[in-house]
Amino acid sequence: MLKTNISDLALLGGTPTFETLLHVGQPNIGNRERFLTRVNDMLDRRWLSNNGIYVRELEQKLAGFLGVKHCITMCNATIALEITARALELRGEVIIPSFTFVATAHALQWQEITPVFCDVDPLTHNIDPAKVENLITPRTTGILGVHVWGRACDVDALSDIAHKHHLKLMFDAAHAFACTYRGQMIGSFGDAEVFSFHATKFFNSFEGGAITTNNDELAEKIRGMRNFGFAGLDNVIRIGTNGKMSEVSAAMGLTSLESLDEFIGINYNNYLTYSECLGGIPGVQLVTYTEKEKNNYQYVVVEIDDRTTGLSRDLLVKILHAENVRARRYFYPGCHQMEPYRSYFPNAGLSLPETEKLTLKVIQLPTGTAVGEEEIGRLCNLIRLAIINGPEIRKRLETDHYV
Ligand code: T4K
Repeated sequence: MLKTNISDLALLGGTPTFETLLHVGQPNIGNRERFLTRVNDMLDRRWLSNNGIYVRELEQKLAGFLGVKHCITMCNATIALEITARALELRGEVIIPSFTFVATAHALQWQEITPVFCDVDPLTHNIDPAKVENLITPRTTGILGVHVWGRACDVDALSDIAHKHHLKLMFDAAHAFACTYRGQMIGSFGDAEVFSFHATKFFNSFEGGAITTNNDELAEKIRGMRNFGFAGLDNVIRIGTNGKMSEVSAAMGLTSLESLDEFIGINYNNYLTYSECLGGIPGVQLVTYTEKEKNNYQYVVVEIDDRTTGLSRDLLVKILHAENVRARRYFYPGCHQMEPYRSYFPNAGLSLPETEKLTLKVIQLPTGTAVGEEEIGRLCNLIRLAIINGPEIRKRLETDHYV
């Protein structure tokens, strides 16, 4: 039954709407039989890692799907970002958005490259090219754009800036598998792009990721770096690490790939259902994507304008959590507010006004194959109930000394 009275809200003493937790990143599972067949085959062959046949098959299929010359799978996107930065010989300073998962910044700082935080465009949530040029110094060696929520950065503008200033350009495409920019699959832009196939991504290989590039030399270097710098038996020709994807992950990746259309279709339907159910709630704005480009719709993102709602984003999240809806606040509080960056750059926020505003108003809602129309309807009803009664809920909570 839909809740109609605020006394029924779990935060005010009612029973949670959902018996089991609804997650933002509940993994999509493809055809179990196909996966288990692959796993049995892998066990029979006793080949579990180190560039096995499933890894090679996955790389070939991904490269074909993305329309890119080289796809090098990785154990996760964070290591892939680190390897890409090193292979591109980035050092000194690299310009990145602060509005991203902290892995983007860490991948640089981990190798003592300073991330220089750039503000974002409040409409697209992506790095604002108009603000990049001002941040370039003699120490700048590159730009790292992030295709947030699968919406491509302004690739053309960033490419122009990189070209003009002789900078390397790479993209964190962790969110952007199967998404396009000007009709072309993300994966071929800049010097290289990095994907995440983490369990919480709509296309997953348990843990995993990939680097894509059209540059033959760079691809070879990355392959070597992924495997301790080996170039053949007993021959190490450069510094390297262990970034290899395992066979069981590749088996999952191949299985996920076979269900890709189904996953995207379900995400798209969920997005449409959210769009319909959230319509007309004052101060609640679903982030939308142009139909001209492909998106994977894996993140349902909503902006909460608390000047209109009279209920803060954070209180709404508390209300939803009490109802067993694990809504998230990606990317709160912004990388520049996290350590070690907060200590390194205590005044960074002054030049990141749009980022600071966004981190306070954005939430992500559950989607994927584990969520259907019925759940979304009940969830949106909760949001409507909470927002419409915002001031009353606040009053009740203040009386109960809750907020
Ligand atoms: N760049 C960007 C822009 C990224 O967003 C990310 C990762 C990366 C780089 C780095 O990629 P990887 O190195 O991870 O390949 C999650 C993911 O762990 C992370 O991959 C993702 N972005 C980030 C946006 O979200 P957390 O710390 O929020 O994860 P956690 O454990 O809270 O899980 C999220 C939700 O999913 C929870 O409600 C639980 C649920 N869940 C999770 C797992 C793992 C499940 O239901 N089942 C599961 O198996 O970071």
